[in-house]
Amino acid sequence: MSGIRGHLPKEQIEAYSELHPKARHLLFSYGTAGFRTLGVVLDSVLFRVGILAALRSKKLDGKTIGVMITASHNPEDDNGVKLVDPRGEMLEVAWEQHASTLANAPNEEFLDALENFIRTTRIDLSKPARVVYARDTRPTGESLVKALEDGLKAIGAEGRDAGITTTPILHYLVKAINTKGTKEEYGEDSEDGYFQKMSEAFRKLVSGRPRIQPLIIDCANGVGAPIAKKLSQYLGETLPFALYNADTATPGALNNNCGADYVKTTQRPPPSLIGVLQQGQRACSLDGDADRLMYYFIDERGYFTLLDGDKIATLVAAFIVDLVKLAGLAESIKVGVVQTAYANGSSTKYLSERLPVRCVPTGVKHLHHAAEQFNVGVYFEANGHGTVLFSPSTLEKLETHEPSTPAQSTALKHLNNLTQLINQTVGDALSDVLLVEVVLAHKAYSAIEWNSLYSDLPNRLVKVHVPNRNAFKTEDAERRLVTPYGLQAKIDDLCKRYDGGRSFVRPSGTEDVVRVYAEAVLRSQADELAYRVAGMVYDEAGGEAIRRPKEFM
Ligand code: NG1
Ligand code: ZN
Repeated sequence: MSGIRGHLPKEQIEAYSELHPKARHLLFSYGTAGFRTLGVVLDSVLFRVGILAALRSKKLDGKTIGVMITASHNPEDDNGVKLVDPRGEMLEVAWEQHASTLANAPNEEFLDALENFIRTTRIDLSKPARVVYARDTRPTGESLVKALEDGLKAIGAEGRDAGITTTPILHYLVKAINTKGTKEEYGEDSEDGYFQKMSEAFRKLVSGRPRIQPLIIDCANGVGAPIAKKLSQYLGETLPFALYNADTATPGALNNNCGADYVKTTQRPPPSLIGVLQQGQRACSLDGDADRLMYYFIDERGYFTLLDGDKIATLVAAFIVDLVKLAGLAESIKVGVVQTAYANGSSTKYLSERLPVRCVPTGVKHLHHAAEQFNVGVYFEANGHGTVLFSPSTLEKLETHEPSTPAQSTALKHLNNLTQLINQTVGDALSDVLLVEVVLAHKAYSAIEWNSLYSDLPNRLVKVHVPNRNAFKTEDAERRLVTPYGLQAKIDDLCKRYDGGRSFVRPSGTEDVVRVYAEAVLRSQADELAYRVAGMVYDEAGGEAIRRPKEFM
């Protein structure tokens, strides 16, 4: 095996690999959400991901790599798998292609592909390999974990099973394991450590404030349910939870008529909460792996009102900016916000008038990296996935800064507690719940007051099935189409005819569809603009617009 350092247990890999044959007709691709498709066809992928994760660990000198088995907000029958890098971040982009190549090699070519990969990536096989993994509550999860474990055994990696838990907890564990005993120690590397860290920071942040009313949480019938239940025990009376859609046993219940994606895309409350939600009462929905969060309430006219990722970003960013000023650090700590093109135009306007805002392409990795460029980077997708990042130098400044007044000292304490409360590895619905509740408590805001910071422009998101979504190429953070040639000019013309009209088209990174987004000052106009642009996409690419209401047919 020329050019390879260390030993590859070929026979062992071959023997295990026979238990996980790759079907010839299937083609897998590691995209924004990792590998994601029907759970029952993922066996061979999980086996190979086990090997890949071990190799990634070896490449990074034995640092622990995370593997999360979930399909998030997708239907229950779907499943997926994502790798987590040592600092708790998404897998390095260059490895996404390697992951796809290995997943797609037929069994008889797998060893060759593996050796080739090891050689070109210069992996030293004599290094140790450590992998920590977890899954959500999906029924296919259990057997997929076994396939992953076979991959780890085949290559001789050390595996740690974190059980059934949320995606953000797995990210937390990866970072906690890899920073253990270092200056940047992130927390105790256990679920208990995660709950302790967050709940302690929360208690400190709300101490002395009026009692918080119970929060209704729709758990999407997913892993958020048992985890929120545990968190609730740590929080006690400081923040009572009323958990709904917490049924993880009934087949088909996961994400069905509930969860963050349901409320965002339908712009309706989960049917199970109708009659439960009282006017003005705040409630929220998690998604299937608890990394997305949507708040909402019924307003005084009885209308359902969403407080989405943009509203969360606005609330949180404004709060942090105030604290930084109060702490006397406004000159040295700059707060910025990162959004995608899906951010409501009103939120972008509101934020841009107050602090730097960047727009990046869809996908957490883009948001996360852009947020790292700020001293404090707040990033949220409109769909409710987001968090706040404090740069290493900012963390140090917060720890060492000498306040000159009692007011500065209090603000500084709050900021330091926020760095403990917020899961800085990835969007985390439960950590975000606590963050939102802290801000509401400090500002003495109800959901209504929070919502009144700015008014959302009515918007509509539709999907169009096209024969080839790759024909749609974009630029300017996905806000403009480069191809099909001429289509963007037509969209521009159409938008001009609507008051506050904005629309853009991009190929989905997770589904075989093209997405069309539109917003306008009036609801009817936003809908009309969306379906007219969808119609243009359809005409251009020979597609089929779905979710098309009758009036636009
Ligand atoms: P795609 O399918 O590329 O639009 C969707 C979400 C993203 C992100 C990814 C990963 C929308 C419009 N798109 O991506 O924001 O969350 O899934 O799960 O919400
Ligand atoms: Zn999710």
